[in-house]
Amino acid sequence: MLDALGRDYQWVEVDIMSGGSRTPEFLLRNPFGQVPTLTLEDGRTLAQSNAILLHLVEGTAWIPADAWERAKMLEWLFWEQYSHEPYVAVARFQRVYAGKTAADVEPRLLERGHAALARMETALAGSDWLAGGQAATVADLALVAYTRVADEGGFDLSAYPNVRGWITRVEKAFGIK
Ligand SMILES: N[C@@H](CCC(=O)N[C@@H](CS)C(=O)NCC(=O)O)C(=O)O
Repeated sequence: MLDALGRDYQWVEVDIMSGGSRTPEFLLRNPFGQVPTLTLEDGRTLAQSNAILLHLVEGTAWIPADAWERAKMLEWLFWEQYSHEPYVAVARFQRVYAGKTAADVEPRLLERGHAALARMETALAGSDWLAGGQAATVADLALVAYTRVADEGGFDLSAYPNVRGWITRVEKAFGIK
């Protein structure tokens, strides 16, 4: 999001596998002990990816001015946290970071992850963007993050053509390489 906004920032890598998110220094920045964490120039800190995104896009075109469209955007952001990330991202975490084989990944993660991808596939049949408006919103960015790398968690996206087309659109809209 910071790249799309053309804002200057410093990226600090935190190795969560070796306890980097549990050090006293990190917990002062983020008592939740999780990445991502945003630290502003004045020292204020913010946790939770979607809270961070919403703060960054305040007053920009990435958040709809219309109250209904904004609510539809929030609908997807809340859904992402409860019905997408816990499955699509966690399956990838188990494969890529925890070193599990495909056979060792909990079947429930794949089942629920596919249900989330199917939900997106249906929504994107009638609209270019998740929130349903004429332009990309920050909900598209939040959802594309783990969807574009879902294959690393064992999700074959070939069954989701609308999702694949949307990924390309979102990457272009936000300048993601
Ligand atoms: N709901 C949070 C989830 C953040 C989260 O689960 N981060 C994980 C990595 S993806 C983490 O930092 N885990 C390290 C830990 O819990 O120690 C968000 O969207 O920011």
